[in-house]
Amino acid sequence: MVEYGEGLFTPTVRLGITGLSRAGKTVFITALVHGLVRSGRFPVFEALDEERIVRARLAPQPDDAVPRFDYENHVAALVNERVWPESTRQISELRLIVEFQSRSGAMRELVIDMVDYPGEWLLDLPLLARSFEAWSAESLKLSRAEPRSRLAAPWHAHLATLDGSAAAEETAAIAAARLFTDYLVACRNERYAMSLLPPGRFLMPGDLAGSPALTFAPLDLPAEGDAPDGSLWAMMRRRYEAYKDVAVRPFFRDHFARLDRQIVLIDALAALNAGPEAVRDLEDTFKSLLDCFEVGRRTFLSALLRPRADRILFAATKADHLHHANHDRLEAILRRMVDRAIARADLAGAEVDVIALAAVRATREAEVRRDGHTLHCIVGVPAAGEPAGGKTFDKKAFDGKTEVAIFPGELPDDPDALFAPGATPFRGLTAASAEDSDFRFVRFRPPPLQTTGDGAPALPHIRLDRALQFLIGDRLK
Ligand SMILES: Nc1nc2c(ncn2[C@@H]2O[C@H](COP(=O)(O)OP(=O)(O)OP(=O)(O)O)[C@@H](O)[C@H]2O)c(=O)[nH]1
Ligand SMILES: [Mg+2]
Repeated sequence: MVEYGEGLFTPTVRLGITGLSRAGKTVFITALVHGLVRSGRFPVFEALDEERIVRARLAPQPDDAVPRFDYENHVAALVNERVWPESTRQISELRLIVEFQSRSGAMRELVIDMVDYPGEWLLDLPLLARSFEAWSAESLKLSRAEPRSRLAAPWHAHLATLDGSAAAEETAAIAAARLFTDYLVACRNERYAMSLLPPGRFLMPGDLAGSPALTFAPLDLPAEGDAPDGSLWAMMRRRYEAYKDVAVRPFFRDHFARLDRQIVLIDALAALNAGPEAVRDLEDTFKSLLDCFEVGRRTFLSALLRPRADRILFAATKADHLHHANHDRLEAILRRMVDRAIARADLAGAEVDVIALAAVRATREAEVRRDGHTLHCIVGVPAAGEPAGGKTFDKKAFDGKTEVAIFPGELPDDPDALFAPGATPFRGLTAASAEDSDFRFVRFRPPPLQTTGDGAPALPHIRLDRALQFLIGDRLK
């Protein structure tokens, strides 16, 4: 006789790895799978620490129509070539099966499904609740504030020549979409590091490149009235709605709404690096995103997209760019950034935590004495071609081979110091001042595998195990 529930049903966790572009999603998935498959060093991950994980293996994914996450190539890049994976252009999926022994001694399996996607697409979630008119007004307002307005000048100049009520003209729509896209691309540049840049497929079109659903742009519209038949306004509005139907709704319905657990990766350091406008922009982006997560209340979005996740972890990524003495401060800054979101998620009974981590730790730490002071430095190999600049190095660019010690600056003790109106920019990590500062945000090469104790060589990390324990530890008891 088969006992009901035994062997008939394998528990599955759909793990959402959420984040804006360049936040570190692909690296996180690769490092997590690599660590599990090879029993990496995860002391805080109980099931592994207690030696109850028999093995973890990759398995065919559930959806035949979605490409497979290219795990093997990403690992080869990271470990053999020691380069970071490229920006993700398409959605992909990976299934991992963990065979483990429960605390009661029974053999069990846990299936973990993960989805990787271009981070830009996340920016589209708030569009679902916006009309074309509301989105136009909002985009224009944003684009008129600094530092965006400078970057928006060519698009604004073209916009001023457009009359929404005049007859629709394809060439005008094409030009507007192109100039608007150029503006979004310029805002994303790491010098400005703006985050709030929908529509996401303008930056990363996937298979929709060149289609009419991507050929629209905001218009400067009257507050009242409606679009005349056959007008540019009517055409732009129709395409905006088509974009939501074709690109946005299916993505969130098929992949986002079904998650059990979420890790939200946030590159707070890139924003800190670019200055207070970028920090506020990042905060606004998460406010606008998490407005759509109204798990407690029922909105019209909720039937379609209500994330069911019962655990949400907000993670500041790339913590290896700071000395560990600053990790708690980074965590505090992130907590401050997402506090509104945390309050909402708590309401819905989800368990929430905040963490600073590095899925792959590219640096180690060292104390350097200079002018009678001890500086907490990080040591790593800057990627080839990274500009060296500044006073410290006497060459123009790094060669990708030489190890250097860098003082990464100190984050402020009080996170509010970074958010208050008129707050002084955070100088420690300001890329713009590369010429007169000792530090600029250097991109390090991925590290070599590390061998410690009797384990297999593993990728070093910071708190990846703590993240794993929070996300799936309870399912492996
Ligand atoms: N030092 C360090 N750098 C990291 C880490 N994770 C990501 N990075 C850096 O951040 C870049 C982006 O990481 P990805 O994992 O490709 O980011 P993503 O979220 O998948 O980005 P998209 O695919 O563009 O949405 C990498 O190329 C690395 O330079 C980390 O743990 N440590
Ligand atoms: Mg990616």
